[in-house]
Amino acid sequence: MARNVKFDELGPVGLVSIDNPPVNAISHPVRLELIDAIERAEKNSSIKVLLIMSSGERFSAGADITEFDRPQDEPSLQQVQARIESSLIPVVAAIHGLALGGGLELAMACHYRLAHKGAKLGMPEITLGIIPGAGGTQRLPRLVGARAALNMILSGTPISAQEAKANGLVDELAEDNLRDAAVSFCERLVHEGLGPRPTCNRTVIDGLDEAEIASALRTQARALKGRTTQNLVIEAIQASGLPFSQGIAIETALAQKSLASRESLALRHVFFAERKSGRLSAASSVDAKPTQPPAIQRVVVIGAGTMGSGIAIAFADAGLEVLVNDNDPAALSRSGEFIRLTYASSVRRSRITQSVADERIRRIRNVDTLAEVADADLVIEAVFEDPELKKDVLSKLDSALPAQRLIATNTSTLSVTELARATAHPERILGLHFFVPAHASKLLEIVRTDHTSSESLSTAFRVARVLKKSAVVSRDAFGFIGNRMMLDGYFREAEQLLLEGATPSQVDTALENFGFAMGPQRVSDLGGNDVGTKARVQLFKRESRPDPYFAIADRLTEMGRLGQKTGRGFYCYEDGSHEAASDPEVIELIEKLAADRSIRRREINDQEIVERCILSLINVGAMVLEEGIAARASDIDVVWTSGYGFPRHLGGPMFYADTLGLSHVLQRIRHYHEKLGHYWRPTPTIERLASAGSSFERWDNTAGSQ
Ligand code: 3H9
Repeated sequence: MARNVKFDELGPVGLVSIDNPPVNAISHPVRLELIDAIERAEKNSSIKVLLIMSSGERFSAGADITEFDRPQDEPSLQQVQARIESSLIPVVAAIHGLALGGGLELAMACHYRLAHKGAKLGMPEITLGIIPGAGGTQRLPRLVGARAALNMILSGTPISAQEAKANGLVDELAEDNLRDAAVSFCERLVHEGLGPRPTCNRTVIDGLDEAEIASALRTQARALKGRTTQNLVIEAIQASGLPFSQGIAIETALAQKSLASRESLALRHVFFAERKSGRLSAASSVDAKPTQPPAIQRVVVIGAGTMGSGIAIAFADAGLEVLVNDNDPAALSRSGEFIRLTYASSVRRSRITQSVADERIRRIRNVDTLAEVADADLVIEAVFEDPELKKDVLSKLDSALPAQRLIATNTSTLSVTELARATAHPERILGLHFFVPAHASKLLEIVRTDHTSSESLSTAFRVARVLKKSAVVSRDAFGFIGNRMMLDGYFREAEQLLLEGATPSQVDTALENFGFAMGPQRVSDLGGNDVGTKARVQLFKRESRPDPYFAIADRLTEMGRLGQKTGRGFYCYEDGSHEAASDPEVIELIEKLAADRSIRRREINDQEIVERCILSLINVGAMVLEEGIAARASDIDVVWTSGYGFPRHLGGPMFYADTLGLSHVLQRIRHYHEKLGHYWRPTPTIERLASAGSSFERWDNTAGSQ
């Protein structure tokens, strides 16, 4: 009894429907049943044409990624495609929603393709560190040309049905009902006697020259920094000029190579980590049974500063109604201006049209009193980082809103537990830690206290999904997950290296070459050294412990060298430029601060810079796990890859530690512990895992954190 593929006879049309929720991945049972359906149709003389469609929201998200760790069980997707291409009757694919990767490759092996006008078609394999391995690099160039195929595969971004029609990827668009349109298309084929039209028999009309390759690589330079998969893609597409069987053989070999690469393992790890982080772990002490969170349509943001305005934009972008409240009319007017300018810039960059911008601006409106927030589905408090002010706002919100509504604070430094004490319903209070700019950054830390209920967490997960952000739950603790690791590990070590003899540009360049989007000192200058100083003062107050590590950044703040906004910080920025130029005054300052601390400066090489910054990040990451602040090592990887610029193709700090091997990690941490002192003490979790020959991945799998 077929479970994933259904077969129906509609007169001369044999309708094959893939039904493999949630995303119609072409997994092994689907492949088996597709072959069955084709054979069944061929044996039935009244069936003259085969139509492949899918149920659910999308045609198919591609091959089943969970099968990538083992050899594909037969029939492989390639075998299914060969069976389709050699079918005696024409096979038509009708695409709705999304056709991605192996899903689109399946459609490309069909003889004809239709798409609903709202469909999107793409080859996202490169985002997983692999090349299309089911004929995508050979059939796509045959349908759209080698140049267009290269751009589509290197970008990984889906194209619209209209673009697909224009470039020859699909034959027809369906304006309304796809099934009706597809069935009449099939009947037309029968009527006109049009038979099979295998894509593999076509020839590629263009080739790739060096200039085109260079231009395509330049367009994707940012996304592909430090990556290697693109080289395999180019090699495979170049092979599409060969006879199909030779091209396919080359593609298969290159696809195997890409699948086995570290880059792919890391990117697949992040893919699944991001999906897992948006769920409660079984190890969470809250009741983790799934609850159906209420729909969110109307959001209130209290506080119209930069963060509040960015949050308002994020919700308006997601199609929600946003009310902004601030008791300072000047702040509201600045916020309105900020929102208008942000949308104007999106229009200028052709990201959205003017009418879309106008519609989003209309979704955001100001309200004068807290009384008006009573029917909001969610309220986010984003006023100044002043505990008394925040408590006052939360307590008023608590009285104004029905008890089951979620109230979130956007604090980045204060104790959420402490703030929640100001309310009568601490179970509906949690932190939603947005990152600047709130409307663009991908990460959302959800900060739970011991009192936060599972319903509140479910709603917060829903919020993250609505905003299309990666959600990670952090326990309420110093710096949550990301800033804790940044301050106690990564940035701390970067400053220490400056005192010991490195220059800001040496530290930044070494870490940028490692793969970080931007080095730590450039990040500080961009965000504002004063912002960092203020946040640390607030944070370290929370811990009642001194902050011994940021002497340079704090001194720069005192000197008014606040970063890019004042033209001077760790670097000099001439005439409003973003170009960071080294400044001898900063080197002198660092030398003086080092002398005050009796630190003898020396030459430090890039390898030591990277090793110390990354190992300290890993060591503190392990502490964050040990202390239960993060539930999974993979959650930490999501925080760092989506919010702090850690190279995604290295999988995040904890995955990277596993690839280095924890006994090596431990040995190097011990080395620095001996050399540099107590603050390098290895975290017991690393000692334990290393001595057991284990890994963070295994820790995740055995700690019951699924
Ligand atoms: C490929 O096709 C290779 C071929 O060239 C060669 C083959 C030989 N497989 O993201 P969501 C799961 S490579 C297995 O939360 P959304 C996902 O893990 C593939 N599972 O939903 C999650 O599971 P869980 C190329 C998959 O609505 C659940 O589905 N394709 C796959 O936010 C829901 O996912 C891609 O790279 C899969 N292919 O987004 C597309 N896809 O509930 C990858 C998803 O247990 N997928 N799952 O956590 C996506 O981009 C998004 O999932 C999609 C839906 C946009 C489709």
